[in-house]
Order: sequence, then structure tokens, then C-alpha cells
Amino acid sequence: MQRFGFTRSANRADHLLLTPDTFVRAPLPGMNNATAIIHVAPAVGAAFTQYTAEFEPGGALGPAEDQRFVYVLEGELSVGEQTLSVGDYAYLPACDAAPVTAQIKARAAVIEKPYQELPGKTGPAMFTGRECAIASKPLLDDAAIEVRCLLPDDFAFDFAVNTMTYQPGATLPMVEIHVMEHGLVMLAGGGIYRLSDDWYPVTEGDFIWMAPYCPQWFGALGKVPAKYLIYKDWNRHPQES
Ligand code: UGY
Ligand code: MN
Repeated sequence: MQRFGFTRSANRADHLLLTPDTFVRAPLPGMNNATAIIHVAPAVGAAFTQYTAEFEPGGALGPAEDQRFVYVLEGELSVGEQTLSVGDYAYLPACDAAPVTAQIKARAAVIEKPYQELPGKTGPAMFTGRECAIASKPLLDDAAIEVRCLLPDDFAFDFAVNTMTYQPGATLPMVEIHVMEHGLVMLAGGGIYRLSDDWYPVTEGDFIWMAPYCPQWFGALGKVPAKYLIYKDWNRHPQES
């Protein structure tokens, strides 16, 4: 309960910071015993939708017209025949029929995006993966920042989802400014995020959207590593949309 109208959340033209005190829940069509916190959507100018799905036991997502990526944040989910635990994930192509259900209370980060076909290339099939099975790569030779790419390095995919883990004190080596947009969930730890001309303290549970060309920089603070899950559009020419 915040009686004086303060929040760290911010809504600017080229970025959003959404902190849990400002989350609003609403069901999406077809959801059963589940609800969504829609963090970003075309309503703010994003070319994708990202939400946190919260499941009660027996909960299920509704069907998706677009391709969908699901990353388990808490509890366990079933996707088709597979059981996914925390850090496991699933990629589902548009209109895939595999149900996404929960037997126990669970939470997941969900990304949905209209698929951009590539001439001569078949779209990806449904698959599941585990973040703990993915080898990390240092970011630009800095071993204090571990990057794990959750989707295969294949032009069939029109987006990427990575995790980035920063040792305390590690920072992005530069202010990035790029055409790709980002959806970011803080999974652990915290630090300072520079977005455009503002510097924000951020912590576990926060969500950030960065529009194309939003200047961005992060530095990890505190005594535990900071970790986030980050989406970006990828593998497509900017003139093709
Ligand atoms: O992949 C990225 O663009 C990533 N380095 N951006 C970020 O962490 N804000
Ligand atoms: Mn970036």
C-alpha cells in the first residue's frame, strides 16, 4: 500500500520501467485459473507483447495466434508432454496446439510476437530447453558478464531471448544505442539502469521496455550477481516488417 503516490515506475516515450507496486492483473482470452500482468504491448509502440502469467493450480494459458516464448519464473508448468521447472522454457510457433498448464502455483514470463517469415526458410518448430544446460559466453570478453542465448543461432528465429548475469560491480562496457527493442525482466540482484537520460535503481521483479534506439547502460550493485532475461527482435532486415 503506497499512500503518498510514490513509485519507481516510469513511462517515457522511449522506455518503461514497471515495478511490482504498479502491476495490474487482467485475464487474457482463454486463460483458466490464471491471470496476466501485461508489461508491454503494441499500445505503447512495441512490436511484441510481454506479460507475466500467474497460474493457480490447474491454471492454463489460452491459445496464441502468434508465436510464443514461455520462461518459468516460479513453480512448474507442463507444455505438451514436457514438464518445465524454474529456468526452463518453451518456444511455440503461431497457433501451436500444445497446452500450457500448471498443476501447482506457478509464474512465467511470456513473450508473443507476430512471426516475420524469411523467404526460403521454414519457421521454427516447437521445442523446450533448460537455461542450466546452456553454456555461457562472456560479453565482449568480460568474464564478469555471462550471456546465455536461449534460442538456437538460426535465421528461422526472428527474435532472441538471452539471460545476462553480472558479477557485483560489472557494467555494460558502453552505452548501447541500437535498432532492436528490448523487453527485460530482472530475475535476481539489482543495480542502476540508464535509460535515455534517466538513471534508475532496479531490482528483482522489475520489468523494463526499451524502444528502438533507447540509450541503455547497466551497472550491477550489491553483494549478489544481478541477472536479467532480455528479449530483442533479431535476424531480420529493419525494412521488412
Ligand atoms: O543484447 C543486448 O543488446 C544487450 N547487451 N542489451 C542490454 O543488456 N541492455
Ligand atoms: Mn541492448
